[in-house]
Amino acid sequence: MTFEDLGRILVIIPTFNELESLPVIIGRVRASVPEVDILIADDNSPDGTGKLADTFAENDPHVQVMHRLGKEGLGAAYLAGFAWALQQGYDVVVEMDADGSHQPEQLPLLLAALRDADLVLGSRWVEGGGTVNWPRSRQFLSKGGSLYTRVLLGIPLRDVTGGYRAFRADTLRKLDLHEVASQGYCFQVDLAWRAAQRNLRVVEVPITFVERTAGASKMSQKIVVEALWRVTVWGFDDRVTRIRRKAQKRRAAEQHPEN
Ligand SMILES: Nc1nc2c(ncn2[C@@H]2O[C@H](COP(=O)(O)OP(=O)(O)OP(=O)(O)O)[C@@H](O)[C@H]2O)c(=O)[nH]1
Ligand SMILES: [Mg+2]
Repeated sequence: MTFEDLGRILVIIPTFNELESLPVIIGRVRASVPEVDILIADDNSPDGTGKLADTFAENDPHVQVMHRLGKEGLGAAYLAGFAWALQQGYDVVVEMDADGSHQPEQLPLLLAALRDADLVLGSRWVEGGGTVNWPRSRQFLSKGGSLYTRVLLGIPLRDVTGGYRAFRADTLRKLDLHEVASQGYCFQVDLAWRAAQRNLRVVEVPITFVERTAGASKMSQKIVVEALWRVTVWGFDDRVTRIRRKAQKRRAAEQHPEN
């Protein structure tokens, strides 16, 4: 299957200490959809991931490396990658982890769905999706977080914290990315919420998320707390805005009953 009709596609892979995983993931992406380009966004990994990425870039015109000064979090790395992608004129931008949790072999599913969508979310929690070797506690946290978000923000998405996604460049341009301050899981929720608020077509496709087999997780309690806190604030803000709008409409109707 080719995706030439979608235009130029960039897969952004943020890395921090992924020395073991990086070569594997680059090979798998290149094999899965040979026409895509890859941008490794490395936060000056102490283990030398950035240097290793350079050797791939030297030997493969499809691979580029963005060297960032230090660890600033996943969200900041993606925002820098998005800005680069838009500047370079890419038409589609994909988010993918380096650790193999997001299987490059499933990239065609995301890209195919993007033909009729503005944003495609790889989803563990729709029919046909799932996880392999993921601890019960992580599954619970992920499902619980998505449920909480669904209820509070009123968006019908089952997996809103996942980070395997495909955006149209036009979608990214509409999201007011300069306002985004969230990190980690919350970064993913933030972008999905922005897309939903702008009435963009957000579609979930089932993916099988595979627990990393090499390297260490950068997940932390801080990331979870940040997500809970921000989603709660957005939920309340949204309610208040809706109530205000209703009140304004009612007042306008009372003042001009003939309308
Ligand atoms: N550039 C950059 N990449 C990061 C940073 N933190 C995490 N990453 C990368 O983002 C991806 C996801 O991070 P993970 O540590 O796998 O987080 P996770 O998937 O929530 O946690 P696990 O399920 O335990 O793997 C990986 O490719 C990391 O290398 C960061 O601060 N900067
Ligand atoms: Mg991971």
